[in-house]
This record gives sequence, structure tokens and C-alpha cells, in this order.
Amino acid sequence: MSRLLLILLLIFSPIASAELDIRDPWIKNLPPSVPVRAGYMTIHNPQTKTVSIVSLRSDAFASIEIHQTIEQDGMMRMEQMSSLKIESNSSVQLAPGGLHLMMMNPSEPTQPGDLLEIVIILDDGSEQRVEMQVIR
Ligand SMILES: [Cu+2]
Repeated sequence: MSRLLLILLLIFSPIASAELDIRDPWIKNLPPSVPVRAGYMTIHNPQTKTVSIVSLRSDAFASIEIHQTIEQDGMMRMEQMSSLKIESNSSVQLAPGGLHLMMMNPSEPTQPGDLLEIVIILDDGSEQRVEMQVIR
């Protein structure tokens, strides 16, 4: 009986699993006077096809953009990206100083320890929920 269950789990678990494998999703906390937060995570694509993140949303923020950090004339500045492509069997890291989520106008003041849910929308129309932890 348990062996049959194991076989069933092995057969069906890939279907039930999320398209992207999200690791260490976190948001840098800032005082309420600052109207944006930056969000970070490592995104792994375990699939055999390239997947793109085309938009994001959350009840906790007015809007969420994907930003990259670029150096121009010796100055670092941020630029919005229309989508974020993750190749098959590879990872993209969102980290301080590089790619990040720019999360606009929190609906409530954020505090370290808060868990805020966001929804990632992929180019095939599917959605994936991610809980991000606010860290000091
Ligand atoms: Cu930004």
C-alpha cells in the first residue's frame, strides 16, 4: 500500500510542483517614510523550456516592477525591465546591487518578520504565489 502511494507520488508530483523554484525570497525593511521596498530571491527554472516573468502583483504593494542596476558614466542607476527571462535548468539571482523587485507604496508599514505574499505572472499566463519575508 505505501509502495503504491510512493509510486503515485513520484508519478504525479512533477505536475503539482510550481513552474519556478524560488529560494530565499526577502524584502529589505525601510522606515514608513520611504515609499518603496526592494525584494530579492533566487529563481531557478527546472523546466526544459525558457520561462519569463512578465509581471508581478501583490495586495501589499500598489505595484511591483523588475529592475536592473546598471552603471552609466560611473554612476549606478536602476532601469525597469519589461520581463525577466530564466533559461531552462538555470537560475537568476535577484540581490542587492543587481537585479531586484521594486515594490511601490506598501499598503501598510512593513516590519521585520512580516510575511508578504506576491504573485508572479509568467509568459504562459500561469501564476505562482511567493511569500516574502521582511528582514531588517
Ligand atoms: Cu529599483
